[in-house]
Amino acid sequence: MSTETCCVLIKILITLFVCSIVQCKILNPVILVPGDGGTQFEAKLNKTVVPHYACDKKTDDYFSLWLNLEELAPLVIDCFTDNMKLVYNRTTHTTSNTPGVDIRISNFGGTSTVEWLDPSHLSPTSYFAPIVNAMVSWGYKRGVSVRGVPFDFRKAPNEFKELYQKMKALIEETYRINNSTRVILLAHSMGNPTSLYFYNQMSQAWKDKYLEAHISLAGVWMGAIKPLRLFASGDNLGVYFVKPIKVREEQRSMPSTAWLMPSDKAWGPDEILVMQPERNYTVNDYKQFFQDINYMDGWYMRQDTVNLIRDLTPPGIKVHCLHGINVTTPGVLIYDKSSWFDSQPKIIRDNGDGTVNVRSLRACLNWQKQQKQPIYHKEFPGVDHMTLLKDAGVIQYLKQVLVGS
Ligand SMILES: *[C@@H]1O[C@H](CO)[C@@H](O)[C@H](O)[C@H]1NC(C)=O
Ligand SMILES: *[C@@H]1O[C@H](CO)[C@@H](O)[C@H](O)[C@H]1NC(C)=O
Ligand SMILES: *[C@@H]1O[C@H](CO)[C@@H](O)[C@H](O)[C@H]1NC(C)=O
Ligand SMILES: *[C@@H]1O[C@H](CO)[C@@H](O)[C@H](O)[C@H]1NC(C)=O
Ligand SMILES: *[C@@H]1O[C@H](CO)[C@@H](O)[C@H](O)[C@H]1NC(C)=O
Ligand SMILES: CC(=O)N[C@H]1CO[C@H](CO)[C@@H](O)[C@@H]1O
Repeated sequence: MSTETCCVLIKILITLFVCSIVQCKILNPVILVPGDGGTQFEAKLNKTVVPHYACDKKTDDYFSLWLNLEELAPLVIDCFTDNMKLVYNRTTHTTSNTPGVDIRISNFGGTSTVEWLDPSHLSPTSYFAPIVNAMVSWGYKRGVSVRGVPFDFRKAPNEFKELYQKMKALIEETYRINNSTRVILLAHSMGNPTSLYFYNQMSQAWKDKYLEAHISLAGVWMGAIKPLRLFASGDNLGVYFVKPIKVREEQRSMPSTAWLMPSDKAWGPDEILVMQPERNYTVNDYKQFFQDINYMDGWYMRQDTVNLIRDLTPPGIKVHCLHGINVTTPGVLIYDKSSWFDSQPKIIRDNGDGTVNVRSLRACLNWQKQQKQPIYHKEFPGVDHMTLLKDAGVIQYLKQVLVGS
């Protein structure tokens, strides 16, 4: 027997002995993967053109761009939109910031930029904070055994090559600094399909070695109706003083919006998604839709992203799939004005979590027959897309999975 095998055996024996006396469970380290809008951005400006006089052209240092409620006030919101939007290049199929805008995303591996959306910690902007606070009370340490993957949520996996390299390295490092303990990824919303694409690229041997499980909160596995509204008329995402049309240019410019449109694997060719006086649109009419709203970049971005996880290839690891249900969610968007995409739609209700339609949230169940690793599923009635992140029932579930009580 080699000395290494011997050491491992001794370690196991000691662990068995100790654990038979005191209740002990190895805590798997956790890495948080946020969703669309779930990462803080800072910007520094050196621009030659700005939308109007109230906008800064130049700043000496980085300032908080997302999320900073002050940036959304009337007038300055035009500056915000111009700083936040992406510019699509039809030749390279890639996006870049508005010229003269430098965007910085800090603390990769830490949790500060994913716990709160607004660095001033205004209470409505907590993100992973309630979950991380609970985990710390169970023995987790920020930056060591609970870590974060802040990322540029405006983009989609076709532009995440570097992000995925960093994620792989972070997982391996986290495994190592926790004495070779397998890692659990805990993702919200768009963080879930973003993780799925990553799992689909990794070998089974790598996943078996480094990953214990994936916990999905409100996974948008097959798209949602809501992104269609972002493209057509903009959406203030619940910030009442924001005019949707003012943020539309920014929302349209994000490849992630195109990626998260309803999938033709979940919506049939006869289902109307958007109605306007002249035309109805189904999943097969996206090109026409982009022509009619006068935003063809959206069509190219859709082409770039439609196949990334369209087949929903199983992740090949254990999954806990949690989401809200029985919350009114946009099912069909009805525009009744002739200037339709400049107005706000009425909606026909669907079931879901307020943001994502139930058929997309439940798509994780497809894997129950497609992989040998278990898929656990739990629905939280009446809990919406964002409230899920601080719901007592969800935190109780996490405690059960992570520390076993
Ligand atoms: C700002 O941009 C101009 C070009 O538009 C460039 O000449 C200048 O060096 C830049 N300044 C800084 C501080 O980057
Ligand atoms: C798009 O990218 C190509 C190749 O890098 C470049 O030549 C072209 O100028 C870019 N187009 C725009 C509009 O920036
Ligand atoms: C990790 O394991 C080593 C030896 O196996 C031990 O000395 C060390 O205390 C462990 N670290 C922690 C944080 O438990
Ligand atoms: C859109 O669909 C609705 C419901 O089926 C139908 O009543 C309406 O006439 C259609 N509108 C157009 C422009 O085809
Ligand atoms: C959702 O609401 C429907 C109809 O009210 C009800 O039958 C169903 O049990 C509810 N689902 C959950 C998970 O509570
Ligand atoms: C959450 C946590 O601390 N997990 C593990 C990190 O590494 C140590 C050292 O082996 C484990 O004992 C912890 O359970």
